[in-house]
Amino acid sequence: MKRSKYRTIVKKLFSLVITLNLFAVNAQVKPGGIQLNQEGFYPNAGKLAVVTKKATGDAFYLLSANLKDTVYTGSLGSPLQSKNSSTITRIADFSSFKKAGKYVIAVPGVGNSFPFKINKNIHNAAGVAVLKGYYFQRVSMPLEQAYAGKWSRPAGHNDTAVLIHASAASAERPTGTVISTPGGWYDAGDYNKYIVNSGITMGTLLSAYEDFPQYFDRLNTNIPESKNDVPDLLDEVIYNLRWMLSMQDPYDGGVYNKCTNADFDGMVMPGITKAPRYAVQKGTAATLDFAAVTAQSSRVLQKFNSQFPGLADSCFAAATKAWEWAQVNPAMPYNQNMINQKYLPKINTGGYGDNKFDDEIFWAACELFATTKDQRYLATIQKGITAPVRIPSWANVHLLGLYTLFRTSQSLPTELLPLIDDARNRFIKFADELASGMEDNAFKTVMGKSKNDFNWGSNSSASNQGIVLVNAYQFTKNKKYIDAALTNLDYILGRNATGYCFVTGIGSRPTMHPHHRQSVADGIEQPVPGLLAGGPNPGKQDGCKYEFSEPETTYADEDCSYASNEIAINWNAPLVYLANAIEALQYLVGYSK
Ligand code: 9MR
Ligand code: 9MR
Repeated sequence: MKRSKYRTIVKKLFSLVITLNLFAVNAQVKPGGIQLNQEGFYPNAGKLAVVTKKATGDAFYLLSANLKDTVYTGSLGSPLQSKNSSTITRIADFSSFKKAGKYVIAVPGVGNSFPFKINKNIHNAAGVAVLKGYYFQRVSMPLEQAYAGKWSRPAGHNDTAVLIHASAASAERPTGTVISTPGGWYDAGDYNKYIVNSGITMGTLLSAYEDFPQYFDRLNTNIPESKNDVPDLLDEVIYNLRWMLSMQDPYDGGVYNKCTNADFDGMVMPGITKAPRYAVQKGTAATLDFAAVTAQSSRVLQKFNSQFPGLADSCFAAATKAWEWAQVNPAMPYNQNMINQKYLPKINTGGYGDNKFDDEIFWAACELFATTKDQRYLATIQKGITAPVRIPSWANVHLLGLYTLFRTSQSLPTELLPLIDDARNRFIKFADELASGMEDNAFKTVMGKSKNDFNWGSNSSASNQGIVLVNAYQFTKNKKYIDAALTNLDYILGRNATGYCFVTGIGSRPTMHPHHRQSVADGIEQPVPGLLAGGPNPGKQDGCKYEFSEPETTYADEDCSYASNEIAINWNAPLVYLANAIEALQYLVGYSK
């Protein structure tokens, strides 16, 4: 062989070795076999990492972030078979290590974890980010650089000339009537605005404020209104509230289901397409959700009457009118297939079609009663209060009504108290069931004790379970509940079978490719921050390619995947509550000093 040829072969081999080596390094950096809350831990709270690859021994090490010092050595727990996938885990529990700092977990045979912190206020960043996420969803105003940074953009849809769709026509507002319904938040990765989904979102955010007012009074998210003397959470909520108010038909009090395109926009920036926008059919669920939100807003905003003269009163009037409409129209479902057989254009955007109204009327009655103490809402409350406790979702808002009764019970008439006490006892039982049996879960989280936890928007269930547990803590002061709530925050921020932190812009391995049109279209590598991905959903309704298909691993960080990786306002809201409630309680429960 000629010398020069020999040299090229050696060179080629050499570069191959380098390439292979790079692959090996990449493979190590990529998924990792150590899943933990990527933000970190409070000094005196539980601290678990979950090892999902085979360790060569039993020991694990807590290292300083520069990898120079071993500050703690522990033993891995025995192997646990997950019930929700083929994953086998071993638990690294370093709860007894309490010193603030930045660390890494090392497991021989597996590798190192991402660096994380132990510190007080450890979830402040996540709590602020997920609230700020709503600002990025604002529809009709420019997002300025001072608040939006590199994600600044012009206003999206102005929605000042929205057409009454044939399905929504009335004598006063015939088909094609132009109405103005600007503002509000985009629902999700799409550019439409849905009253039903705004309902649970607003109820959850307003509840966060009612439950932790002093905390939220001080929480700054750097939005255009931050300098006024109203908490940022309420400024944000009011942006969407004003839109909601414009969705009520002033002639009869009924509320349109949505303000929407006929078809979903392509993956473009908001406001680029000029397709007509429609106000579509009034409905019972939308109108009752609206009544609940406006009644609750009216109660909360009474305190801010000088900043928003008349707003609380307008909300109250709107709530009453909506309630009255629903008395006359107690069962008007939103059935998109049916209206598409009758009217043009066909509407193919999200349905949020709910046809069970017991929970909506109960919630509306609770909010109206808590705000007014008017006896006419009592019978509906007495009838609905005995329904079983369930994790809230856009289609089931019963628990939102219960929360409000619990929260305001001291000001309610004594005749209701036995019923409220009974409901509270059933609620605590429900929380007990959530908080028990975690030992059998391979990730030691409340989330995933049942396969049924994994569905479209599963991360919102994890967060809503957390809210149940926070409330159980508030009622009983039993620390086991808040500890359990924290396991679900750990889950969302990385202690899960996918190894992702599901909040954009948070943690070391966050969701990078959400089904979120702006994030896809803006040409910026990082997605819009502070948005919670839907999470594992074995339904795969989007037909995308998934690397894994078991209940807790069916998650694709691909923008194609609207069934596992879209973002939505009703998913962010319970995380706003959970992350900030835990931040608010950290000193009281002894996590931080
Ligand atoms: O982008 C849409 C998303 O917001 C919805 O949640 C989802 C389900 O309704 O639908 C998405 O739109 C898809 C449509 O349903 C089918 N064609 C592809 C669209 C986006 O990729
Ligand atoms: O969150 C909704 C989920 O429960 C439904 O199964 C799904 C299909 O109807 O729709 C989800 O809501 C989407 C809405 O229809 C349109 N905007 C995006 C929402 C989140 O994917």
